Amino acid sequence: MRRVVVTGGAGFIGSALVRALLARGDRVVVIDNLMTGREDNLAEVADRIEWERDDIRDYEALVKAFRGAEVVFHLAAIPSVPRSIEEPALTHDVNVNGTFNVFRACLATGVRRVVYAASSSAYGDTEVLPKVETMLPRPLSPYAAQKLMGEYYARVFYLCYGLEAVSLRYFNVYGPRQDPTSPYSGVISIFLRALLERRSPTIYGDGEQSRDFTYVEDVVALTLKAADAPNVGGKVYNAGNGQRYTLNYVWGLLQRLEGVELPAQYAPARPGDVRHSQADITAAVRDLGHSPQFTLEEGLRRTLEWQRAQLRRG
Ligand code: UD2
Repeated sequence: MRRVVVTGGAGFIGSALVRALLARGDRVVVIDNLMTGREDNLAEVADRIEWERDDIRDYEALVKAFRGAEVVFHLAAIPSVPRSIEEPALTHDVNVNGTFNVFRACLATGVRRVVYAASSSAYGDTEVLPKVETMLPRPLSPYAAQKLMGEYYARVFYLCYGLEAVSLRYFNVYGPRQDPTSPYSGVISIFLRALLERRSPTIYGDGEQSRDFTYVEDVVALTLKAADAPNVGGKVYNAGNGQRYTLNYVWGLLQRLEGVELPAQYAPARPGDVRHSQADITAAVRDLGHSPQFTLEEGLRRTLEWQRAQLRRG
């Protein structure tokens, strides 16, 4: 049985990854300080995991937890562009220093591979779509710069120390367990909650900005593949669906799915916001065997049903 570690394993994406790892028979250690993760996300599997309530800013704790692990999936972070603008020092400490600690601890304990959850925000407003890994990154927010720094460290740890660190640039991941109650949450979770409560959502800007919304199970499947693919040390891959949809389109589709009419309210665009985002997934398909399965409509239906069930439970 192989021992793997998931930092941020109580988070929305991390907990989905933990369930997938357990399903294939791995022994899973979860590291999460519950700053943005939730214990509830792991309730179903709590008795099958090893749980360390550690903070990735604590290097010694990481070294202890990583001993004997073959792979580390590093998903712990404080996400959110607006939060990083409001709290640059805290988010830097976690996203940059914490990530540095994770790589350092991998090296100290002989971990074979680390898969790092990078972000599509690294691209910023590059003019060409879809966005290809060879483009020069142009971060627009502290969050984007912080996640990009993690990629650079992943590369450097591979080049200088031989740690097989691979970065996956996650593109606007959505799905069940994404927390709809925080102002920093992903837009789809916020839209779905508004829809079910029959409220109009707020769209920042004109709503014509677009995103490559990627269903969580597709990202999890790719993350698993990245742990085993050969010759990917130091490399960066887009982890997206390959499509893009505007916020106006998504809100329109959701209203149709529920058969309601709730015109959105518009507010000024957020600082640091990227205009358009869409992944070129050629490299991930070629090197990692990426094969997204979920259309936006299917992913939205599943997430909507999960949120509906959550609301019923109260
Ligand atoms: C960025 C990254 C994404 C991931 C995420 C983590 C890009 C393109 N994507 O997502 O890959 O790393 O950060 O946080 O950089 N919005 C509304 N109303 C709301 C909430 C959001 O209109 O109530 C807008 C927001 O201004 C933006 C879009 O929805 O234009 C998506 O926002 P988000 O916070 O869901 O994700 P984003 O794109 O910042």
